Amino acid sequence: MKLSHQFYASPQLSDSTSRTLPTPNLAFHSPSTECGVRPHVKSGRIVGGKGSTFGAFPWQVLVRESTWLGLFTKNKCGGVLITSRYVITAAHCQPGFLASLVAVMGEFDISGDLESKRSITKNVKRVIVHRQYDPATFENDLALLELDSPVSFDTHIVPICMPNDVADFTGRMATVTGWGRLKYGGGVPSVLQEVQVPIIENSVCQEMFHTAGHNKKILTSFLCAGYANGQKDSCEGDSGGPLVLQRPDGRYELAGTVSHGIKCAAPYLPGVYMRTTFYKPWLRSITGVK
Ligand code: 4AZ
Repeated sequence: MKLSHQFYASPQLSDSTSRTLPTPNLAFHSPSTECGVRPHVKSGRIVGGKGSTFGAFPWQVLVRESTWLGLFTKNKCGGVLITSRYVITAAHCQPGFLASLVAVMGEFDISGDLESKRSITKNVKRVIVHRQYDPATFENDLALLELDSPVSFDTHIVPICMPNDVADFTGRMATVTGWGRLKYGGGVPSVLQEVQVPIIENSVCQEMFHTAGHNKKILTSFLCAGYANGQKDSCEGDSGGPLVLQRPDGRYELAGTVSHGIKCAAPYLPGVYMRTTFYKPWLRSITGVK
């Protein structure tokens, strides 16, 4: 996650971003199946480009890689909880030789157990990498992690909502979260970071990459988000994590998952995400998520 304290004038977006909807008044009856709600956020306030607060992104998952039967574990990627059994991550986050993945739900500060509620760690029983994943182009950079047992939802552990099949978020502000690097080649934070980025039309994104001197092809399955002057972006370690927007009813839905980019927050090189609407049939065929 690249953060900046700089202010960006984006007239066509500033109005919609300065407004927030109230968190829906859904009393949190213990194990709930309600998606996209934030019981820990009292009013749906906007806090861009900074450390988040405990429980503010309850669908965020920390994907860790374990080797030598758990003797060595490292933080590898982000992920998104979509059902009690499944987490979306990036295909390029699949475990290395003789390694396995672990999913941590309800995490906030990775430096220690300082939180008011504990995180839940589950072993990943199965990694389902998209069959058409192409590591050369990052096409279909998606994987589903099947947890070895279902996670119990709680106020700090809530699945994200799926967008409508035909949803188009172009021009809207979205929030990306993760424990990835604070700048390209830089260090990592201890608390979950959040940053707001506008969703860019694919043709505009294609043009931006050309302007920056890159021949990269922006596929229809990709979604770009960021600024022409860079400064705010996802970065290494955020991969697989969520890019979300608030619905009119106050709940949050998934627009994309962090995939790749060239450097981080560099001018004319917005972050590239896997477009959730494009992958809904695939996600549903495996997990049953609507
Ligand atoms: C990465 O290396 C990565 N700026 C993820 C996202 C972005 C760049 C790199 C987007 O995982």
